[in-house]
Amino acid sequence: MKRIFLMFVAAILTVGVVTAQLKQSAEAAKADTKVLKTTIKVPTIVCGSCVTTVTNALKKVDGVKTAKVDLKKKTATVTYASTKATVDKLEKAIADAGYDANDVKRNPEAYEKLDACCKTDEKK
Ligand SMILES: [Cu+2]
Repeated sequence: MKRIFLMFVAAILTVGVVTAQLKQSAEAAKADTKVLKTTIKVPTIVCGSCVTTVTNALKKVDGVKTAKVDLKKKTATVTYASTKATVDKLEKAIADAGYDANDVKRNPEAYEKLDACCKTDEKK
């Protein structure tokens, strides 16, 4: 009987220690998450519709907090969680929406699907 009691106590202690460790590592992961900010060049945007398309594409990326596209400056300023998103992912999201992003060229298929007013090639 005493033995069962001791095993019971040991089990409770083990659960307690494991829980504390899990809590610690969760807090450590949280502390490592930083909100980063980056500005990406989007030289091929030409109108409000482009701004909406790029903004929505960025907001769909996991970890993105805010996305603000400036039509005049032709930039997209993004804040994102360092543990989830990367600049590469953000650039790719913009390229997949049909627009150049920094040195990443747009996805040609996505570009073809854009509204006529957003296609920069014809306006050169
Ligand atoms: Cu447009």
